[in-house]
Amino acid sequence: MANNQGYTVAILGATGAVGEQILNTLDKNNFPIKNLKLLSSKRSAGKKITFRGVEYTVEEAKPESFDDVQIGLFSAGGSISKQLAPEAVKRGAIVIDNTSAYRMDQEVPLVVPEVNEEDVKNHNGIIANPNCSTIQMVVALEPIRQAYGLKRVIVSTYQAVSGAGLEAVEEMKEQSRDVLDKKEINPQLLPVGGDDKHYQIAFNAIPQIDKFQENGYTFEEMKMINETKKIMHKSDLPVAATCVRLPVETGHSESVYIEIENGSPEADTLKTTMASGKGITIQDNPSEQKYPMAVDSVGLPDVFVGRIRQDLDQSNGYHFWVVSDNLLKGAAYNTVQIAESLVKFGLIKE
Ligand code: NAP
Ligand code: 12T
Repeated sequence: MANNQGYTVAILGATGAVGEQILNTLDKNNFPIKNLKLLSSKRSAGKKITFRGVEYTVEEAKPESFDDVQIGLFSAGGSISKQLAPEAVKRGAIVIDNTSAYRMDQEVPLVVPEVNEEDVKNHNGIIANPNCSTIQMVVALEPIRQAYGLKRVIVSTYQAVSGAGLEAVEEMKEQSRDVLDKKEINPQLLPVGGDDKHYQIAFNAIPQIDKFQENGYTFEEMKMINETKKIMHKSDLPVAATCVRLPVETGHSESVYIEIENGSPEADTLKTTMASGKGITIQDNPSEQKYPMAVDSVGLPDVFVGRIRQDLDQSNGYHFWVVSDNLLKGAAYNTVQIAESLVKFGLIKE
C-alpha cells in the first residue's frame, strides 16, 4: 500500500442499517483508515459513534463534506447518491455506491469481487454495489457458470425486513407485538415506504419488494434480472424473479432453479463444483436435516448453499437454496471487498 497510514474514508448513511455494518466490516477486515467521516441527514447530525476506540460526531452530509476524501461509501438512498456522488467524485473521491442509482449506468462497474473483480478497473469515479438479492445469487451461480455454462435462471426470494432499513424492522417488531396482543395495527411503511398502500408484515408474506414497473414485475425483481446479466457479462441470459418479503429480521433466502448449458452432472458433482466457488459455504445433508437458514447466516459474510438437487424431469435442470446476511454480503461486506480490490489494484488516488 502506498500510504501506510491508511485512507480518508467517508461513510454516507453511517447511522443506517447498512452504514452500521460497513463500520463493523471495516473494523473486522482491518481496512486501513487514516481519517473517518460519518455522514447522515440533519436528523442524526451530532450523534456520537465510536470506531476503533475513537468517538466520532456524525455530520450532516454536504458537498464540502467530501473535500479530501479518498473513498466514499454511500448507503443513504438513491436520490442522495444522485446528488452527492458527483460532488464527491469532483473532489477526487472514489464512490462505492450501495443504492440502485447508478447500477445499470454503462459507465459504472457493478461489482461482486468473486465474480467480476477486474471490472473495478474500468471505473470513472463511481463503482456500484449490486442489490442484496442479486449478490448472493451470483456468488452461488459463478462456479456453475464457469464449469458448465448457464442457460436459464429462475429465482424466488424470501427476503428479510432489514433490507428495507431500520424503521421497517421497528414496524415489524411493534406490529408483531400488537397482533399477539390483539391490538389494532396501522401499517405505515411496508411493503414500500413511498407506495400508496401499506400492508401487515407480521405473520404474513408480501409478494412486493420495491415499486411495480409497467411490465408487472417489481423493481426489485428487475434489479435481479438486469444486474445478474450485467455482472455475469451475459446480456442474453434468461433470468426470471419473484421477490417476496417475509417477517424475518435479517438473512435473505432464495429458491433458485437453473438449467446448465453443458452436460447433466449428478447433484453431488454440482455440489462439489459449488463448494469450490469463492465465498460459498455448503450446508447440504438431507439425512441430517442440514440446510442453510436465515437465522444461522446473521453476522457471517458467507453465502450458504444447500438443498442442491437435480430436477426430476429436466436433465440439465437443478434446484438449490441460497441464504446470506443481506446487510453483510448483500451490502456492507461486498462494499468493503470492493474497497479492498481498489487498494489491491492500486486504484486509490493519493
Ligand atoms: P436506513 O436504516 O433507513 O438508513 C438510512 C441512512 O441514510 C441513515 O444513515 C440516514 O441518516 C441516511 N439518510 C437518509 N436521508 C438522508 C439525507 N437526505 N442525507 C444524508 N443522509 C441521509 O436504511 P439502510 O437499510 O441503511 O439503507 C440505506 C440505503 O442503502 C437504501 O436506501 C438503499 O439504497 C441502500 N441499500 C442497498 C442494499 C443492497 O442491496 N446493496 C441493501 C439495503 C440498502 P439519518 O440517521 O439522519 O436518518
Ligand atoms: N427496496 O439496494 O427493500 O436496491 O429490501 C435493497 C433492498 C432496494 C436496493 C429492500 C430495496 C434495495 C431493498
